[in-house]
Amino acid sequence: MQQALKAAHLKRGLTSPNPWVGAVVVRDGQIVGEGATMPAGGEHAEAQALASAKSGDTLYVTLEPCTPFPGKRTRPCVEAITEAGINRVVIALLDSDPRVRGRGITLLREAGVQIEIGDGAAEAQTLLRPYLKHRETGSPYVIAKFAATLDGRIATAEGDSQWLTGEPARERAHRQRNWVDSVLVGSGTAIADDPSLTARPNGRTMARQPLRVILDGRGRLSPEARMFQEPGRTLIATSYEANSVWKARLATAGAQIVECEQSSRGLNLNQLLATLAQRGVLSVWAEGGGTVLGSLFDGDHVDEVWAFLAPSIIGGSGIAAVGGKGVTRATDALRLRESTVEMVGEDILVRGYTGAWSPQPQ
Ligand code: AOF
Ligand code: ZN
Repeated sequence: MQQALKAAHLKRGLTSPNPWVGAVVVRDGQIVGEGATMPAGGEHAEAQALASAKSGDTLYVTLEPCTPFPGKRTRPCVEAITEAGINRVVIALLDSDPRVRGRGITLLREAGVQIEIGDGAAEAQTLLRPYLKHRETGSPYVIAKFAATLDGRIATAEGDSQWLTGEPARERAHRQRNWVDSVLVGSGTAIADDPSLTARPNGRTMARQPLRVILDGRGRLSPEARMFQEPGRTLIATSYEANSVWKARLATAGAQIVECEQSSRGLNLNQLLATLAQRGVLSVWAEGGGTVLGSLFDGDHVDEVWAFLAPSIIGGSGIAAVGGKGVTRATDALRLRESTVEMVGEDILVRGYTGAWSPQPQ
């Protein structure tokens, strides 16, 4: 199972909207085949593993094998497994997809296959959090990332923010773009920094790029923004009321326009996140600024936090990493669960889950 989990990890985020799954075939106690899910619409992990092994008796797989359902793009794995003569399947996790959940196990049992569930469940669940949330709730998994000083500021009162954290922290954050389905920023950040929002580990631009999502309710982003010259697609979330000439100009620059309801508190994020999920976006890496993160926290949309803290102080009226309404009582402050701390160069990385969503018990 550990080897199957490793194979799955290498495909993390690259198979959306499908889950990244790993599988290993064993014969007489020896590993004779291995596979992982191919990019969306492609072969599943079990099919790959079975094809790479001539025969086997046991299959280890990180997710419940799939069953037939309408609109399915690949051959159901339960068929491939029974046809290959496998008589024992060890499964880490039940599938959260309502079209499959539980049926994979039932069909295999009916075919006389011995089933064991739960080996590697905790690891598989952590690895698949974006997929599990997407299938359980119809909303993508949201990771809030910010780089702030010890006093929680992302910029001075004048808006100067370069460079609070060091190169190793920036590189570490950047690497996340290699596996997430989308990178989200507000129009303020997009205008101030004119970012490319691409995944380019070690300066190499990846073939697969996350979808850029810009929250721009008032229609402020220029069609000349740098991101429109970069590889990858850009989605502008704006209001129904925003200027239609501006919308047309951005569409000409290559942007997809998604219109959402807007109130005094900003764009309707429930609506936007549901739209992203329908388009197969499993994960959102939200990079700020403070207004966007504030709205995401206020709406209980954030599932995981990555806070890079520079050992420095801005003070004064420096801009807060998380704006929005916030809470009034200190006891209501959001406390991260299972939080971890590590040094990244000279900066401190604090990570944890918010508990806004937790995986279904198995
Ligand atoms: C598996 N192994 O490696 C993956 C599974 O449209 P399809 O045919 O690709 O089916 C998609 C569904 O199959 C997906 O929603 C999920 O339930 C399951 N994904 N299942 O047995 C795999 N990626
Ligand atoms: Zn399958």
